[in-house]
Amino acid sequence: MKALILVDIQNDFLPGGALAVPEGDQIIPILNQLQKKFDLVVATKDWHPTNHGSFASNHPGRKPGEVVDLNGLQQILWQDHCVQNTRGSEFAPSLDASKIARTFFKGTDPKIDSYSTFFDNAQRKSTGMENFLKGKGVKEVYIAGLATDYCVKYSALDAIRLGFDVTVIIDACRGVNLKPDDSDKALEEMKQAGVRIVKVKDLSKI
Ligand code: VGL
Ligand code: ZN
Repeated sequence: MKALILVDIQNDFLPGGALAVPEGDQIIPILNQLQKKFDLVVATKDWHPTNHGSFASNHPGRKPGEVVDLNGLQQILWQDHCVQNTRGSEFAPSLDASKIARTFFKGTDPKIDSYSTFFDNAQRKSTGMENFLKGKGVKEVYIAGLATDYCVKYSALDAIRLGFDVTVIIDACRGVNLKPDDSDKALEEMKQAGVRIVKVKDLSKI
């Protein structure tokens, strides 16, 4: 059994949003088509309280892009984004959400960030996605969404650790690229860990 994981397709990560991922909107029609190939589709929402420790606004004198220590973990500071129950944290209106069997929420604890769809950044608390997928007999996960160099990367690496067969559909993802080669480096890291990197056209057979 295979599942498609749609990572953080939320207004704030699209052009015009609070933490816009360049070209983030361009993957949405691709994702709408892609979902037709899968019997099981799950999604995540980055879902922060206003006092979240990843927001530069909660660290007086700090700016987005700076790195701080957040309860013992290195944390990049971001603009306020994906605040719970705001328009910015809603799925993009153009995303077909009708096939999403379950949405998992991450980044809810103000004291720790959560890039992966499976765990917080210290890998202590689960989002519930692992049990949900394993309970459905899923062995293969296909990952697409935002952003290649953060949430997609950490989700793929965790999925490998959890024993899934993992494929990232690269043209159905876009990166933040704080440094221009961040996404390329992320892809390399994922490959090293055993993640298969494919393009949508390679999936005609599945
Ligand atoms: C993400 C930065 C901060 C992501 C989430 O979805 O990749 N990036 N929060
Ligand atoms: Zn976030």
